[in-house]
Amino acid sequence: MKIYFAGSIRGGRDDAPLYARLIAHLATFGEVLTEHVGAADVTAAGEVPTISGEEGMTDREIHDRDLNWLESSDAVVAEVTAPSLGVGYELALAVREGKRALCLFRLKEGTSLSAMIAGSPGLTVREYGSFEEACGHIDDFLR
Ligand code: 6K6
Repeated sequence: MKIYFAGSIRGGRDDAPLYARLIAHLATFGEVLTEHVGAADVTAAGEVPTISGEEGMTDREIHDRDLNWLESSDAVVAEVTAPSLGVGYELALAVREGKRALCLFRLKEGTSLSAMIAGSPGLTVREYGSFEEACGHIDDFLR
C-alpha cells in the first residue's frame, strides 16, 4: 500500500516530531511516500539541502512531485491540527480524485477544525488526544 502523509511545513513545524511518529506507524502498513514531512531538519523557513534529491528544487518542482505522489497513493492520512494551506490543498485534490483520506485532529482547548475539512463528506475526520489514540484511528482506517 502506498500512503501519502500530509502535515504542515510552511504552516509551522511545531508538530514535526509527532508527524515522524505517525509516519513510523504508517510505515507498518506500507510505503509512506512523503517521509520528509516528519523530518526534523525540514523547517518552515525554506529549503533543506540535506534531503537527498530535494536540494535546489523549485516550488513548482515540489508541487508537481507531491501531486504525482498523491495521484499514485492508495490512501491519504493528514495530521490537520496545525492549519496549513498546503495540507488543505492536498486534501481537496484527494477528495476530487476519490482517494480514501483520513484527517487526524488533536483536541486542544480554544481550537476547532476548519468547517471545510470537518464538513467534507469525502473525508474521514477523527479527533484524538494521545498518540496511541491517533494510531488506533489509523489502524481502523487502513485495516
Ligand atoms: C522544506 C521546508 C520548506 O519547504 C520545504 C520544501 N517544501 C516541501 N517539500 C515537500 N513537500 C512539501 C513542501 N512544501 C509543501 N509540501 C507539501 O505540502 C507536503 O506534502 C505537506 O503535506 C504540505 C505542507 O504544506 P505547507 O503549506 O504547510 O507548506
